Amino acid sequence: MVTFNKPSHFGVLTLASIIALNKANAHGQIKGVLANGIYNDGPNIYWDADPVNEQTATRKMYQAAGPSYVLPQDFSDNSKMACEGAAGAPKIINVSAGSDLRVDWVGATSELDGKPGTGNVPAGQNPWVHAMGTMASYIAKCTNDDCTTYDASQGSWVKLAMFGIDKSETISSDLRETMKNKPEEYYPTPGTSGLWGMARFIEASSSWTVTIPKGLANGQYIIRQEVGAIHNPWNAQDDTSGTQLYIGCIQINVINGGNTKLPGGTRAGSLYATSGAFARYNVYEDNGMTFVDPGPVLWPSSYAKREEWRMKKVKRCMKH
Ligand SMILES: *[C@@H]1O[C@H](CO)[C@@H](O)[C@H](O)[C@H]1NC(C)=O
Ligand SMILES: [Cu+2]
Repeated sequence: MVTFNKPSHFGVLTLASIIALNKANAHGQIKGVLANGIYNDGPNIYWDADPVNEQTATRKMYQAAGPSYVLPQDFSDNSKMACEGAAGAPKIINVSAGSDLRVDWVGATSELDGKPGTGNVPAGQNPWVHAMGTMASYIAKCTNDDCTTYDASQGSWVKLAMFGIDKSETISSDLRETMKNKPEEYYPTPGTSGLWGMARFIEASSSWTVTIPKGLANGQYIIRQEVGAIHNPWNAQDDTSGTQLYIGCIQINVINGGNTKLPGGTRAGSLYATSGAFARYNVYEDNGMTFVDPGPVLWPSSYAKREEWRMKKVKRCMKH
């Protein structure tokens, strides 16, 4: 999962091998989302004609054989940083203000399939494959109250939650052992505490929850769910190195809301500096010691505190 070279002879590959390559390229995607008791499947990013694509509220990220994540040199790109410029999805799902939106991801490869420490992922469904890095959720209002046609690169993004590293906790010994057999062993090293949001995410069955702020005004918004992987640190000689951002966009209709409007946000291409500490974080040198959550401030701040507290209790129900 460190690098992937697009084949130059795409034309002679069979369909099956193209799918396999694209899967290898994709590293993972949103499987589906749960809100207000209704499950909505994510798109099939490999096959446009799949009927699931007519019913999804999640935009199709990782277009065709394109790159599956955004690297530091593109952190300033408003389009790539907003779901790779993916076009609107056909559906919008209802979420009550103050309630949870659960986002389930699947890995594109099977390295962690059925491995200890990966939660209760159903058999045959791949867990997320990287365990070091951040989990973040942003929200933007869709203009004209229509997310299906909204150009997300124009979004003004407000940060609802970010989970970097929690020094009061550590990775489970099961997941640490599982990660030993991958190219990327888990840091902080044994004996040093520090639980990355991404490790928590894998332990919670590759599922992540964001709470829609109570009192938020009704209407259509996009939730931008970001997975920030740091296993391949930046180095000047390699333009495929650096923090990798996997970004999914989910179109929601907030119902049962109040009068609270979103504050002014940040354009996607201004969230993180292309040569900043996050883009160039080296976990193997720092061992998690000096990591600081990157990006804009959380909103609303009281909500952020509650969110932080809530995230300490890993929860997951495998209803679907
Ligand atoms: C979404 O919520 C609105 C307002 O409560 C309701 O009229 C509509 O039927 C809901 N849509 C779905 C698909 O549940
Ligand atoms: Cu990967």
